[in-house]
Amino acid sequence: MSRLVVISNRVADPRKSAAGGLAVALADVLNSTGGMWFGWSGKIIEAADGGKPGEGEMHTHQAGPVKLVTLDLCREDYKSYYEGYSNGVLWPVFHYRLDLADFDAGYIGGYRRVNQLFARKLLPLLQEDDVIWIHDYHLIPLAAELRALGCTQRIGFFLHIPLPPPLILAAIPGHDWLLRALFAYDLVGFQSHSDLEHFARYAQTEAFAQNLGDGRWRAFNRTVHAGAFPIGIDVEEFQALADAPEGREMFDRMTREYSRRQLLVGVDRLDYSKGLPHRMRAFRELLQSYPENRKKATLIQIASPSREEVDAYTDILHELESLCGSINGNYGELDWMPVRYIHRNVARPKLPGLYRASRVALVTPLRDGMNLVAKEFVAAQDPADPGVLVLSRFAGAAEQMTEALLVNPYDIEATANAINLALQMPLEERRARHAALLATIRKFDVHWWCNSFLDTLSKAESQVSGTPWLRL
Ligand code: GDG
Repeated sequence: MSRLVVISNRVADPRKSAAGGLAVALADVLNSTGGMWFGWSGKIIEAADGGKPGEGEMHTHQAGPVKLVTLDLCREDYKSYYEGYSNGVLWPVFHYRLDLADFDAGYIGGYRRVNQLFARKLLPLLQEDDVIWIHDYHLIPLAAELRALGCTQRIGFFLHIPLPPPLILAAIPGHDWLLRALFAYDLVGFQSHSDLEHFARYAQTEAFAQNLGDGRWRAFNRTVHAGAFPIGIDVEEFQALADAPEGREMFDRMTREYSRRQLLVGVDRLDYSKGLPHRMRAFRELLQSYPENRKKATLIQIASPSREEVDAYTDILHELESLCGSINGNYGELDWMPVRYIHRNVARPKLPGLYRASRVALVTPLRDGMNLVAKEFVAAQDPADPGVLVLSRFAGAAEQMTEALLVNPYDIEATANAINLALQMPLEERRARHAALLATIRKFDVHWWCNSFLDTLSKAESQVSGTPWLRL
């Protein structure tokens, strides 16, 4: 089996279970192939300390059989590549928020410079039959930069966030450059069929790509395979976490503390894509229109800090704080607070117990690539007395999790009605919906995701041709 080389913005030690997400997903295949994981170290070097654009010291650690290689970035590169282009342009546009994108600031140069730096540093570490898997929007042009340096190995790309329709993408100055970069890959993977369809339409209308059938597209003298690979969670691992002492202790504590109430839970990074103010308004509407829930329903909202240096994130923080304050002020009683809002990171082992103690989960993003919280909530439930998932139809997860109560988070009244339905749902219906959802997330778990992507990549036809990839 070929060695797997993973490249993502950040690198995690797959031996540490707290790493979660991608690390859990990739641990098996990285371990069994003695793989390598390459990315930014998280360290920023100031100019006064010798940090120079396009340069960065490399560090190597051995994590069991897996080699972790990380690069430092100088302040200027961090600002333009990470804060600027990745999170100030690509993140908002790919989440349909053109209004929040900052196109004019000239960040693209830094984005490209860091992708070139990654390519230059990575190339000498590669072996001939490596399989390379690049992750997410920070690194879209990386394969093109590697190809320009002569890299011929198979390279796959997975986009963790949504891909918007062509006309939204076309608003990005130089979007054709990004699109062309996707054709340097052998396989590009998306979270959902609707993202895949946007890619297909974009490739046809903007790149005049030829549809070769079986998910293959030809343009720029290359063939790229494109597919939907909805990411999952490690259901067994999450359930084991629920049964571990910390998970049980959390469950017991929450059920004791809220024995006279019905708990609702939300767990999100504090990001404008997650629809937190809309969710709060829907909860306020629930208390207003269905007063029987007053003194009874309590919403615990964990909003873990994220990208606080970007302005749009400070705005959302203030909006959320003010909404929570006004709901508690207007509806709270001496012995009941409607909203418990926590702006801190909660330790991962505690999450399953919290999910399990909750009657309803509110997963209502305005747009989301997938949303793993929806899957974690289902995995953590007691099948004999499960809670109900209220899920935004704009989360990638909604394509698979059709037995959730699907809502349009922009429609505050309809969302409040759905939350009320969820709180009242009879046991039998809760069980039936939960059983169907659990079967889906078990079938399409993270191992399925990883294996099906790598399997498709290994079958993608070889592109080693006489035509060298021209620098973008
Ligand atoms: C991107 C895409 C896609 C959250 N707060 C805490 C905490 N979390 C954990 C959750 C979950 C993860 O973070 C969040 O995953 P999501 O999928 O909800 O969202 P993003 O971070 O935006 O991830 C998304 C994902 O990539 C994977 O492809 O699904 O659409 O946007 O695991 O549990 N974990 C801990 N404390 C917290 O306070 N420990």
